[in-house]
Amino acid sequence: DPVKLSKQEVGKAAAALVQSGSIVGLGTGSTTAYAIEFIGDRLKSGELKDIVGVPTSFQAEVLAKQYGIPLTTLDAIDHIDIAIDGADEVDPQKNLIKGGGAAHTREKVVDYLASRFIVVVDGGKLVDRLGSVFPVPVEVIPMAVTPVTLALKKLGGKPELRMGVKKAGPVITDQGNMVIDVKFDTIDDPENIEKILNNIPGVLENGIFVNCADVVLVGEVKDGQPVVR
Ligand code: DER
Repeated sequence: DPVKLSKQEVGKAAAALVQSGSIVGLGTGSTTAYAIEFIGDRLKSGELKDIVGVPTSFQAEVLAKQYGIPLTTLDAIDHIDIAIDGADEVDPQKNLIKGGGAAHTREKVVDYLASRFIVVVDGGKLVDRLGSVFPVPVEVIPMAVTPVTLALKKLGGKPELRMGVKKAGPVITDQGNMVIDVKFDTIDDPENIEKILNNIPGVLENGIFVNCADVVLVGEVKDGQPVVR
């Protein structure tokens, strides 16, 4: 499967950037899962030493424990050297839409704190303009879902409450909130819409990440071979 191959390759490339002694932000999603696995492999081989991870979700926490990456919290550290995380869309200015895994609230805290934020995506995530394919995930406190839905419609969005797949009813985030995915026809000014969304009473965090990504690693398959650029 070329997409899986691309994700594995780009996860490995990101894991190779982690230096011994680092504090590492551990992202969420299937691509970052490979990076976490390969960081674990490097620790096991002894090639990488003395790192601690800050997870961005229960998923990252479970994977870090599975692959032997020691964990810490934001109360115990004063900086993050490198964060590795995925994205649902990347535009030419390295602005992102994240939140496909409903983890964007903790991801945004960790990814913005990191001195170096490495985004790992397969080629299918690249877009000319944010919002072309993926709706913007918005984490909302449950009591405000209806007024926030109304406010998003007034902004010209098409909001939809995210329902669970292996869970009946709405998705519940790691913070105990719900997620509304809102599709906009065009997002011409991501920086501005990001501020507007977070200013709606009841909204905790949205999945637009501007001026945050330092490096975007793109995994693709060319002539059957995985390449990373
Ligand atoms: O939830 C997130 O922001 C994740 O990073 C996600 O959007 C990317 O997940 P994927 O690597 O499984 O596509």
